[in-house]
Amino acid sequence: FIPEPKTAAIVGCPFSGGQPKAGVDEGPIRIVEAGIIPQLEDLGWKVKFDGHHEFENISASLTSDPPIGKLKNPRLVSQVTEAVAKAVGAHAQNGELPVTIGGDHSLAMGTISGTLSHYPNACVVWVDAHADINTVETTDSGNIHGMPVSFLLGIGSKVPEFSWVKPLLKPDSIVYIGLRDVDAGEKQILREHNIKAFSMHEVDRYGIGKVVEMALDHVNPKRDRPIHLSFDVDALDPSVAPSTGTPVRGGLTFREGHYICEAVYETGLLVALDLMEVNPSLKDPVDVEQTVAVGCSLLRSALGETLL
Ligand code: 5AB
Ligand code: MN
Ligand code: MN
Ligand code: MN
Repeated sequence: FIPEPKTAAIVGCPFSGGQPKAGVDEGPIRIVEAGIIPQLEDLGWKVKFDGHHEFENISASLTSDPPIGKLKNPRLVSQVTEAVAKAVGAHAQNGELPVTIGGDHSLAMGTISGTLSHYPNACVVWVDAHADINTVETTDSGNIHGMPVSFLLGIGSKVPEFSWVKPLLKPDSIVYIGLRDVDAGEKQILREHNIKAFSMHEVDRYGIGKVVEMALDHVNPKRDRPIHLSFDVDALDPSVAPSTGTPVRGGLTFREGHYICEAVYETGLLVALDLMEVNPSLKDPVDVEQTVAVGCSLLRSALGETLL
């Protein structure tokens, strides 16, 4: 049973600990300042926002956070994402649609855990240039924003510090769109676990309309499962969303990105939404404003903005 939520709960997550570049923590602040709340209200949503999450207490409580294996800031990322999981789960429990604004994509470990705690049958549509499925064994960078999916699936060796993350996601319950920079170890994992991915090659071959249809047919053939949409802004081409930490050329156009959001909204099955990796400190003010604006615009499309 999927309620039709009329209240969107903004979960603002100023967090950058899953990767090394400062500034991504300013993403949610800029998106709220740009007016996302009144914009969503204009679409007919009741919007709940009680301020951005404050993770300072968590950082302050950690006197030191040395790497575990290659993983950087492991305790910080674990504790922050656990707090996010609780927040997202509580909003879902209240019949609200959590809209999590990052911050780096390690946060999705929390958002998707929160969604699955309330909707165990939910599937995930992951829109990204990257697969974010490195394990403790395969990660080269040690940046946890490149790893959340492996934790959610429960693959790779376990890190006791992340024991709160339950492997509730099944490999056939996630589908990717937009991939174009996937590490060798990640490709092996995708193959080994038969995880469906539509890279930019498939977007070129079939067109975005067909790709989204095939993606939904894979994770949601009867169109009866709740959908969690996790959108990394770097899925868009850097000419469209320049101010992000790991840009990769050859990405989705403005319309392709929006089409995905519109089509997911049209299913009526959306129960949680993430917009991650907007970093307002990497480019000049014009490029930053463009990136923040496109972030707002993707969120509006996923929540029902139509062209006509
Ligand atoms: B993002 C890379 N695969 O593991 C790694 O932006 C990049 O959340 C990860 O998609 C990019 O460090 C993470 C090389
Ligand atoms: Mn909240
Ligand atoms: Mn990415
Ligand atoms: Mn990502």
